[in-house]
Amino acid sequence: MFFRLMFHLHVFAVFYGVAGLVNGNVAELDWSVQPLESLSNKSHSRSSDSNGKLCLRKCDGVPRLCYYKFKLLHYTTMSLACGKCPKVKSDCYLPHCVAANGVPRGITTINRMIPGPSIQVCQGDKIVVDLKNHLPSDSASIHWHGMRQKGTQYYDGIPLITQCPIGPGETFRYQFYAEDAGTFFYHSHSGFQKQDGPMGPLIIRENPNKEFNFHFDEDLPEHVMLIQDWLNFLVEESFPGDGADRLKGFRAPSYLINGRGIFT
Ligand SMILES: [Cu+2]
Repeated sequence: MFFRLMFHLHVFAVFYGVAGLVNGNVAELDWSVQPLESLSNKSHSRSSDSNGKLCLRKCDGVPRLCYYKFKLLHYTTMSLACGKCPKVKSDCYLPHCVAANGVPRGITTINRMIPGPSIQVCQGDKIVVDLKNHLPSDSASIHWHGMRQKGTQYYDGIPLITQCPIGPGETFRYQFYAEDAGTFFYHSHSGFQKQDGPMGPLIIRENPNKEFNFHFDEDLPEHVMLIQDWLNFLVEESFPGDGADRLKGFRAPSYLINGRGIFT
């Protein structure tokens, strides 16, 4: 008997060598930050868990409030958390092990992960992210790539355009609605941080009964693939360039798939 399984695969590639520097819109600003308690409203059943585990579900048309805690911090690839990686392959998957392409280097991460925490919600959910900036001297912001931010434009994450940069030690609360279904991502929008690690997937699913979804047997949370280019040094080292090789930062020696790759 012939049997065919169709998977809904969320694949996206982020190549910073050619990425634009600024996107976003200038609009009416509202600087108020509400306490989480005041965010619950009747149409959103509350997901009080950290990092939205209750929001990763089969979409049923009942919107939820999805809360995430992001810590932005300096870190390193191939740290002690990686045990005997790459000799013992399973060690490369230990918690807080950022293996990347196996070359030790300084990085900037959200929650000591590359990619950062996976935000997977349903259309209509409200996404709330508290970002604490643990960097000792750099400001930060997170841009939610592809979110239209209709009515929530002050959470678009563009420093000095839609918000003040988040200073060292400060926390900023992003809150917006998952309006359009699709495969998106988020990343730091301050300086060159995004190329050094702080980015991750943002998947918005729609009700499985929608016409498009009839073509797929499965749409599983683990079917997310993030592809990115990767340098063996901090990106700041190659911009504006050392004079001898101004294109150094544009020639990535490795690509990472879900944060892992090889360097030969
Ligand atoms: Cu972006």
